[in-house]
Amino acid sequence: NTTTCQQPSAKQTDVTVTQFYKDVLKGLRSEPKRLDSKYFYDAIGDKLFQELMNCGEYYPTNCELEIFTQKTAELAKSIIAGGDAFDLIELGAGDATKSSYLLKYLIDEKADFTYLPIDISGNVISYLNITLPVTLPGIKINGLQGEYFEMLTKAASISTKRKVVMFLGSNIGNMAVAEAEGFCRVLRQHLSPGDMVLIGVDLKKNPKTVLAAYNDKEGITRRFNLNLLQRINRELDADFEVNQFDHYPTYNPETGACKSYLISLQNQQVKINGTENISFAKDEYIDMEISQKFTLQQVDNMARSTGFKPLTQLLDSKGWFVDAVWVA
Ligand code: AVJ
Repeated sequence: NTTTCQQPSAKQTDVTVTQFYKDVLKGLRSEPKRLDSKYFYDAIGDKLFQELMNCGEYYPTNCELEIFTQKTAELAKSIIAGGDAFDLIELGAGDATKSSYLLKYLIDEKADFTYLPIDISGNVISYLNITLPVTLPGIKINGLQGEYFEMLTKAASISTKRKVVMFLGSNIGNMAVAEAEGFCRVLRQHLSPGDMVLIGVDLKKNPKTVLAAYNDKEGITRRFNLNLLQRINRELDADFEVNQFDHYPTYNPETGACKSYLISLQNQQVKINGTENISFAKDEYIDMEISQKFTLQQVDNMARSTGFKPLTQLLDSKGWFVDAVWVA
């Protein structure tokens, strides 16, 4: 269009990119260097995580899917027993594959509830708002796009019904133990007595099984980690040479911390935003992600220490994953 002024080919200036830039610089200027695993999930990261869920070694998704398909009645019973009409809120709903089994069961049981998926991705929310009424006729759905706690506050402002909050997929494991407890405490502050939490937690198990899940043979986890460097290249005008970084996954059976690092293979400099120089020494690491594993006892303890009462624990047949119901 030659008749209107061309917009200057803008550097991205929206809030999320600014926050991303700030967090990346802060992390890479820290000692030791770190990056926040919440930034793994751009469009490419989402696809890699989908691939990961379908690979042989990554077990958590299948374990939790087994619970949602085989123990649907028990899950539903715990939730319904909490009282009458309720809001079923899901933090980080994604494509809602697992929860849809519970939703279907609750609809068939004529439970009086509204499903409020919360996700940071607007795509996810519009997808759910459009598709779920088709695949689950009769569902009342009100998707909320935004940060978990902001949207929980919003949910409380539009309805005073009791709340059941789902936090699945062992997403809690992406926080170190102290941070996870802080998260649960804040979650409790957003709830009222009688409200419930349904939380999915990956359990301690044979260390080789855990490590293999974060070190799959196809190298999907490796690409999943390296994609964050490529995302920084794409969105923040950086020049990471990704083949000069190596994926290093670890699992400590004592602490239950499964951590992954990227190791610099040489002394190297990376320029971000065309201006900011970051130096990497050979063998220096970037702390990329924690996926904390728990015992059943630790899950109960976390509930009690953060103001909840543990009600039920439902496990898959291997005993590798738990969906726990807590009452506020
Ligand atoms: C989506 C956070 C549950 O920690 O197991 C998978 C992400 N990272 N493989 C996890 C992940 C590497 C996953 N969570």
